[in-house]
Amino acid sequence: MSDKVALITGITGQDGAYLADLLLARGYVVHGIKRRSSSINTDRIDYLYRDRHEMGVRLFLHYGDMTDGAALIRLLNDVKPTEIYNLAAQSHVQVSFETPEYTANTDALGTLRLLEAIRVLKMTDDVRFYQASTSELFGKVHETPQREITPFYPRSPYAVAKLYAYWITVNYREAYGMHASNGILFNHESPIRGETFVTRKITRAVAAIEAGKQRRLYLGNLDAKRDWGHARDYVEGMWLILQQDKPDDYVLATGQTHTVREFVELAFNHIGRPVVWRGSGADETGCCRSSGEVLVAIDAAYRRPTEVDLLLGDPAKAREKLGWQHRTSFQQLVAEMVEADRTTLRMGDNHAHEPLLRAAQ
Ligand code: NDP
Ligand code: GDR
Repeated sequence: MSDKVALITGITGQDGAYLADLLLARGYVVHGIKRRSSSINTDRIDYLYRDRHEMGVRLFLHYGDMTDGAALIRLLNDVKPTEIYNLAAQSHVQVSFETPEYTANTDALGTLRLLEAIRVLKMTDDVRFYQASTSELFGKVHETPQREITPFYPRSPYAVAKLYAYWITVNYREAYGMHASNGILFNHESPIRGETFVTRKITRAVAAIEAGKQRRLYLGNLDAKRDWGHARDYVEGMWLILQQDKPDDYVLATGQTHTVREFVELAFNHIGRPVVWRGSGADETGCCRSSGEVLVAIDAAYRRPTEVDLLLGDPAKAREKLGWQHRTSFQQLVAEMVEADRTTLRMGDNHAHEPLLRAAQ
């Protein structure tokens, strides 16, 4: 067995699946924490998973939860990882306004529990720790592009919880000499992005509208700007961060920003149904295709009490120190996501995720 043993919290999520794929390909033994749910929720990694009774298995899943500190201690003691990637989170910004306490418990205290488990087990010198920090920390814009030294100004319960997680990671690094690092990642998407994030919501709707299965797409703020990259590129950056001799904090971004509106336009263009916008700014009522049928409309329910208007990252440090840069363009990302949702509609939800993860590599 390999001496490189990774533990991924949040392995059933988008990034967890891409990261597990990458680490297995690089010879790691990979352990992942999954939550108990009323129905199976491992579909993103099922193709990687083999029965543990078979020979040569290198992926192991364990039940656990970031809100259960004792279980985390027990698991770390059993698994003895050399690298921990803390990806588990209630990761939806809008949902965090509805569930602020749970979000803080999972995203902020969950990170503390994991770091404490490392300390209690006296593993601080033996393990490298990656914290999934976020561009949401920058929130209200102080400067653009945003870099590692840009002041934080979180704008949601999610971002405030992630602020705690960021600083507790820095604190454990400084207090206990741990190899603990933050990746401050800007938005990254893929065909296996959660269905309620705006990019996937758009690409699924475009495919469904094309197939005549959905009439209209309802969205919130079309003017928000995001620095969107591909998850496959970003998990490579996570891995590189933990391969450095010294722990540190890095921004991973593309250095380009686009509005939600532009994402919508590109996605509809991809299926040959260009959108024509009606109205402007806050009075926007929707857009229509040339026949006049409204395909996109605004629903105020999708607006947030406090919004992050503009995210644009400066990945210079990651480029210089890690040799990392994004590979997938915005146009390629949108095309890949629309194509994948078209395929899913044709084949049903049950086709394996492997082709989605591996597409366009
Ligand atoms: P997802 O929402 O796709 O995945 C989140 C993962 O966390 C899932 O595996 C989920 O399990 C798990 N999880 C949620 N709550 C708990 C809990 N209480 N205990 C244990 N596991 C839990 O997120 P992404 O893959 O997109 O993101 C990964 C991480 O990176 C997150 O921390 C996110 O906040 C952060 N991030 C993401 C960015 C992005 O653009 N994608 C950008 C910057 C940071 P289940 O499948 O059971 O729900
Ligand atoms: P974000 O992603 O909040 O940036 O957090 P999301 O895709 O949810 O929103 C991006 C922007 O689109 C606007 N928007 C809508 N968003 C959603 N979800 N649904 C809509 O209908 C809609 N209409 C407009 C939003 O207001 C926002 O401005 C993601 C998550 O992955 C976090 O975990 C991560 O930390 C950050 O990216 C970086």
